[in-house]
Amino acid sequence: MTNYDEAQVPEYQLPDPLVCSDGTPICDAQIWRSKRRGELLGLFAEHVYGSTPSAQPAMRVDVFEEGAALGGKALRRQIALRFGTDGPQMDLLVFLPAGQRAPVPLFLGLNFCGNHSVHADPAIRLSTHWMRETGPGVVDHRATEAARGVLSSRWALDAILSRGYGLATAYCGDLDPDYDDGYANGIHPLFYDEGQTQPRDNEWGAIGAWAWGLSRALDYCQLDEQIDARRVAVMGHSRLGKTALWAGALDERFALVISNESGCGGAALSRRCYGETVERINGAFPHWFCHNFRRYSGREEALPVDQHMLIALAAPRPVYVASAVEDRWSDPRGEFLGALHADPVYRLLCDDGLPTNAMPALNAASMGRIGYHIRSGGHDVTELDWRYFLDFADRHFQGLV
Ligand code: GTR
Repeated sequence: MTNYDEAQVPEYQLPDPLVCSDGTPICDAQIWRSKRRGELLGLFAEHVYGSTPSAQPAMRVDVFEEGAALGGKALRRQIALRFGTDGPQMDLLVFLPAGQRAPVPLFLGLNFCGNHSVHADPAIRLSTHWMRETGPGVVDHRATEAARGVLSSRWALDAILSRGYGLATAYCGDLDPDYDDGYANGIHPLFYDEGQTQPRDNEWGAIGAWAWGLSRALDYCQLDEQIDARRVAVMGHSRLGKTALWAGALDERFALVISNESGCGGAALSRRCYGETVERINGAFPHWFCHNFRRYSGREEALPVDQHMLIALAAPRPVYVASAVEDRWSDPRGEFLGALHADPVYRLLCDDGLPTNAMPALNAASMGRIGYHIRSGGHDVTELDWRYFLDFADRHFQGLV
């Protein structure tokens, strides 16, 4: 039974991000950096997402298409990133505002259904990879021409460009198709030791692989002179919001981190057991997390971490958490509390955090170094979400040039 009753949320005690496993309290930024940050990353790797291999296969960069787009408002660039000698290929789609005079800040996020789903622009290469959803335009798990632009409402491209930002996106299935196949496809095999056929119990799953891909996309951004790689915001919705948070924790080159309705295993506190639980997510998506995470199904209180610590791993970089009121499965209140309980780390590191300790009114935002809003409606990414993401980015990226 799914719990949607606040009165049924169990009493819980959150682990303190500012106390080390050996009991040492963290009272300055230096000890956070030298001791606690690495410790928390290690705990999330060991118990939740699995560790990411440190070895990097060669990455080949092939800009295969470029042209004017959106009636001249944008420059479109498509890049194939190939990993290893015969590893998978990730197609990166980039839109930049036309006529830019300096390298632009950019939002980078993975998409659910292929780059062609982000905008109806016929020049976008149609994905040939396996698709999880058999939704509009997807037949037998493959995209057809009818799939162009089907998820465009989730990417406020006009607003992004007109406010001076670029957008880069790639299909998560290019890195690891979103189903439980024992990690035979996708990028995992590229990293297996001799004779290894599966990640070990504390090694990465799909979320880890997707997060790794976001870092490779950022590697590309560093090569593209029209992108200001020091101002790249990593953004994701839902399972890809969990991924954005993990990517932002692992890779400090991301200057800003945005989680949209990331729920369980994302911004929401696991210990609340409201909406989706650790047991439900491990049952439905056994391939997302590391095998060790299953030990915590129905035992959230035994987790050495909770998700406020993941949000805190973005500190002192700006981090934004967004919820939708009807998306109870993602536990909006748990997402807010995740952001709120990351605040002490931000206060310690930069004397700024979430400006409120009460949930903001519907469709209003609260923004400090941590930002949060809850909008009306359900599980989705809308124009209003993007308006706040852009406001938040404006606020923090100005002056960094
Ligand atoms: C749901 C899943 C959530 C969320 C969502 C999504 O089925 O239970 O954790 O990730 O999918 O990604 O849209």
